[in-house]
Amino acid sequence: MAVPFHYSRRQQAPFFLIALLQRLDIILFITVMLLKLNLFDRIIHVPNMAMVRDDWMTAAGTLIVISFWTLWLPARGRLIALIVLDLILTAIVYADLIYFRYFQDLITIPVLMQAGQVSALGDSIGSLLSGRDLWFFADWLLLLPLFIYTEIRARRNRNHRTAELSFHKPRRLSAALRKLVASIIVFAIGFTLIYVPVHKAKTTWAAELFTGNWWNLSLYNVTGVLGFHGYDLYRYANEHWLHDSKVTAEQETEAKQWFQARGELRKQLESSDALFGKYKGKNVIMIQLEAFQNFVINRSIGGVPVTPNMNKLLESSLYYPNFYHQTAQGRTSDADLAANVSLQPLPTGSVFIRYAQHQFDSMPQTLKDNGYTAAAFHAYDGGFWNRNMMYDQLGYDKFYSKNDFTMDEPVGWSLGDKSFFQQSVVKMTKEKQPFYSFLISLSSHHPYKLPPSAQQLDTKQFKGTMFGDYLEAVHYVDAALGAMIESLKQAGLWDKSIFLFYGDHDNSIADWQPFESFLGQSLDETERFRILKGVPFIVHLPGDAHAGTYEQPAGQLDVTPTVLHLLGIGSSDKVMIGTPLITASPPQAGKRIVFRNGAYTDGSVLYLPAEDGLPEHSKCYSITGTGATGSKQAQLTDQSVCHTGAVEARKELDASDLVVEYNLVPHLH
Ligand code: GP9
Ligand code: MN
Repeated sequence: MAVPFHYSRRQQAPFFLIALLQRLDIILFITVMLLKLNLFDRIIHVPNMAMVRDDWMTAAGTLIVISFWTLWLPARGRLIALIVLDLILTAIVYADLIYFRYFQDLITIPVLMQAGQVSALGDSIGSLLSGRDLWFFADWLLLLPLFIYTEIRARRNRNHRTAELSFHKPRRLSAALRKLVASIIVFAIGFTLIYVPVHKAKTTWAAELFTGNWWNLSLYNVTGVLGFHGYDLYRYANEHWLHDSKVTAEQETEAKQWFQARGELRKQLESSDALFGKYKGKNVIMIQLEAFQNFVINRSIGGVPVTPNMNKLLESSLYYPNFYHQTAQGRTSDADLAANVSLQPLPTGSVFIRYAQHQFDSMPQTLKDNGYTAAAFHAYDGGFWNRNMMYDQLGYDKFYSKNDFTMDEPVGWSLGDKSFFQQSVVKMTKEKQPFYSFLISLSSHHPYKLPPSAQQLDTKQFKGTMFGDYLEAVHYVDAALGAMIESLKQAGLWDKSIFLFYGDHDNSIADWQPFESFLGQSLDETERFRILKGVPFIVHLPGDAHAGTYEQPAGQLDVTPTVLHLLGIGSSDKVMIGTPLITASPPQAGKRIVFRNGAYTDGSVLYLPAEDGLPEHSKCYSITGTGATGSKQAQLTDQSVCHTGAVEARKELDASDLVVEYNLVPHLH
């Protein structure tokens, strides 16, 4: 690292400082970049993610690993390399900052490849800049004179150095060796500074972060912004280049045949069913309710109904008490995929994150192809679950995320659902009709604690427990929904629209005791399964048509086919798994609802595959009853009864996985 530098008396005063800075170049580089990374962190200001000691360590380590190799270079070369690195890294961090201000997310490789995302910034670019940003470039005021000075000196010393070098070959060799050893040590220090805090996070609170990948900002919280880009590159390369196995012709044919057969089932109904196209041209307003389970519907606590508005709505709507969520690790995003794309989630990770650039036959796109406008509404950071990217890909015209709402009712993570629904209705009234509006609620998110002002239910024995907080939260959401229905009526949209909602997934409360106490009965394995998977599915049709309870087994994958059926949009050529639930014809016999782990139910059996994977440990129950409970007669039955169903369930999952992973939708049309 020692750099020979000479200065004459005449030069001392102005150049001494610069010459000193030149000697400290790499240390200066790391310090300046650390300040920039911290500035970035302060500006984006994600709650609970401010830089702490471990983050400083990771950031310093990352900068060392990025720059250690410059130690091999001579002084001038190193300075130039560090200046170039500074320019590149500043550009990356600043681009991230601008992108973040608009999308609340970091730039990823798929973002760069998906033109629509970045061009969405378009006209807004001016409003995304701020005077404070100049600090990112303040060091350039110093870099420029330093660079000029080095260049001048280099020119002056050129002849002298050429002569000097030719006389000191052995000294150069040992200097090179010293540099190599120094750089290895520096690299090792950098690596350790990254490894220790990241490993600590991975083995504690962020255990599932790198497999679940639910949010780029959570990754950022562990890796820092530069580390995030390194990880993103690895993630992309791993998914797309390193394991780029090809789908075989045989697999593609199998998937094609499987989806064609499913399309055939829907096609039969298109020609024969009286409800096909009965609601042609109506708006579609669909709500995905956070962690909303079915077991709370029509239940009371201390004589007070938990969901009075939904209970009332049931009188004029279609209610499916045996409707199940089909989500996996991708949670909310899996429910969204299931309901809007009618494909199974993946066994690991979220399709929204892993394959957002693949093609899908989605509800928003199909409706748009049929003259609709389509918008998604969710008052949270648009980058969560990679929604910005995925919604662009799924064909929504507009995604109203946190920035598009006035935060006038803070609840939990974000805006309270009451205000969220009301503001969304106002936006809907301005949409060109017919429209598709897809809303995702948030107030009933784990851990369910509402601000005291929003707590309206006396949860009796559950007060102060998470289960009690959950009941409070769903009670609040129910009220929000009731108020929204009123607003839709006032806006004249109620009878011009198909209004439907479903719960996204269970509430992750692992203790069964409060469930049993709330329901007033013990719960066997089948009931627990049905409670865990059971989410409400309620559809209101214009004129209160076809209101009633429909007991057929159903799942989130059936949502889009159901809506398309009512609107009279043919879907036989669409790569979708589900089949319509609302039909004039009798429910499809033998229809199976398939869960990600290979479990399935057809309403008469419930098959639960063994956790250890051994077929002899799987369970085949014959079930009866409806809704959350009522399976008291559940009996373990002969495995062979479930055999065919289990094989077919696996085929559904395999066909879906092939389509998702190998981007087969365009090939299957
Ligand atoms: C956040 C919300 C929550 O945008 O959708 O997702 P979850 O944690 O339930 O998967
Ligand atoms: Mn959710």
